[in-house]
Amino acid sequence: MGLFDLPGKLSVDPRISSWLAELGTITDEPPGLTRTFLSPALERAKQLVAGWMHDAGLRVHEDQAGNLIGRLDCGNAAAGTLACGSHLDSVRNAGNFDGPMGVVAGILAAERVRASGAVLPCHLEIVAFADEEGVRFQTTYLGSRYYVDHLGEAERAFADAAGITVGAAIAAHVPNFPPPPARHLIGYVEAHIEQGPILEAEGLALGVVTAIAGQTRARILVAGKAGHAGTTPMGMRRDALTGAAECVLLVENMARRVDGLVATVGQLEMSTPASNVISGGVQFTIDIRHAENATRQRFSRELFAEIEKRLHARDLEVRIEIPLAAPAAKCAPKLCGQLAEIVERHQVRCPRLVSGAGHDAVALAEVTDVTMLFVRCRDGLSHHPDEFASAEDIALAVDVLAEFLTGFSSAAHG
Ligand code: HGY
Ligand code: MN
Ligand code: MN
Repeated sequence: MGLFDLPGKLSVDPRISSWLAELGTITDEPPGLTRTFLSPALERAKQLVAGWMHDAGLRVHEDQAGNLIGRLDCGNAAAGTLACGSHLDSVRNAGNFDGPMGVVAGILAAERVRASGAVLPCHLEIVAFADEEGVRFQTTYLGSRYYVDHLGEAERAFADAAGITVGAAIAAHVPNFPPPPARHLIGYVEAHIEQGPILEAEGLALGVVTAIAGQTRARILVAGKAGHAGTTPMGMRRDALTGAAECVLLVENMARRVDGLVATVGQLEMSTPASNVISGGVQFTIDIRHAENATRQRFSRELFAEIEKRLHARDLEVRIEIPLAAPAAKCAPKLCGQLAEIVERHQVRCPRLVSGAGHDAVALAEVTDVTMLFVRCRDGLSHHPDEFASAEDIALAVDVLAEFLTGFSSAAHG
C-alpha cells in the first residue's frame, strides 16, 4: 500500500516551496548558497523568517547569539516550554533544505496549532538556530548551545579566520527584538531531511530518529620548510603538503577498517601556495563520526598518534586542535514513540533511524528530551546544491508535527 492509499488527501501548502526557494536565494557567497554565523545573509534570512513567524501569530524574539524565536504563550507563566525548530545557517554551496526545511515546517505547524484553538498547557517556541554547521568557527551547535545556556568559555574563545572570537561576535551582535522570556524546556522536536538514502529506498516519506552520531572535528597544522622547487634536492626537503597528503590517505585507510565509522578530510589549505615553491605549511580538517562514543574516541586517539608518527618521520612539525568533540545523543524513547505513532497514522509504517549527521537536537538533548522527524530526500543527497525534498513529503511532516505539538502538550501534563 503506497503513501497515498491511506484515507484523506494530503493538502500541500504552496508556502512550503516558495519559502524554501526564497531562503535559498539569500547567500553570502553567490551564486551558491552559503549562510554563516551572524553573517549579513543570515541577518537577511532572519528578517524574512521573523515576518513569517509574526504572520503565523507567534511573538518573535531574537537572542544575543542570533537565534530567532517565535513563541506561543499558553497563558500560564509557570508552564514549561516545548521547542521545535532547526537551523538557518548553511554549509558552503549548500542545498535549500538542510536546516530551513525544519524551520519552515515548525512555523507552519505552529500556525496550524494556533488556528486549531487547541489549549496549550505549555509554551511553544519555534526556533531558527543561528549556527549548526560551524562553517565560520569550525565548531558546531553555537546557536543551540547558547539557547540552552551551554556555550562555555572554551567555545567562546574560538576565533574565525579574521581572528574574531565567538564571544566577541556574540557581544557585537545587537538583537533587534526585546530579550526572550525565561524558559524551562520540557521537550524538543526537530524536522530535518534525512541526508541519507534509507527512506527513499524504503519508499517512505517520514522516519523517526532514535540516536544522533557523535562527532569529533580536528584541525591539523603541519609545518615544514618552504624552498625553491628547482634547486632543492628531493632528499633535502621538509615538504608540508606531501606530509599532509600521506595523512589524508591514512584517514581514509584507517576509517575503512572500522565498522560504522566515517572520517573525512573536507578542508585543506596551504599557507603560501605557488607552483615553484615547496610547501612550508598546510592546515587540514578531519571530521570523525560514529554512533558509539568509545569507538569514535579510540579511533581518534589512534589516528592522531599515527599522524604525528608519520609527520615526525618526515621531519615535519604538527599541531592537532580539537575544536569539537560532540558526544552521540540518544533521542527520548517516549517522544519517539509518540512521534512514530502519529507517523503510522499517515504512512504504512515508521522506520527508526540513527542519524550520521549532527543536529541541534544534540545540544538540546543535554537539557531536555528530544526527538527528530526525518523527511525523505532525493538520492540521499545533502550538503550539495541539488539537495531536494518534495513539498508533498514536507507537507506530511507539517501534518505530523502539528499533531505532535498538540498531542505533546496534553501528554506532557496528562
Ligand atoms: O555536519 C553535519 O553533520 C551537520 O550537517 N552539521
Ligand atoms: Mn548540514
Ligand atoms: Mn542540518
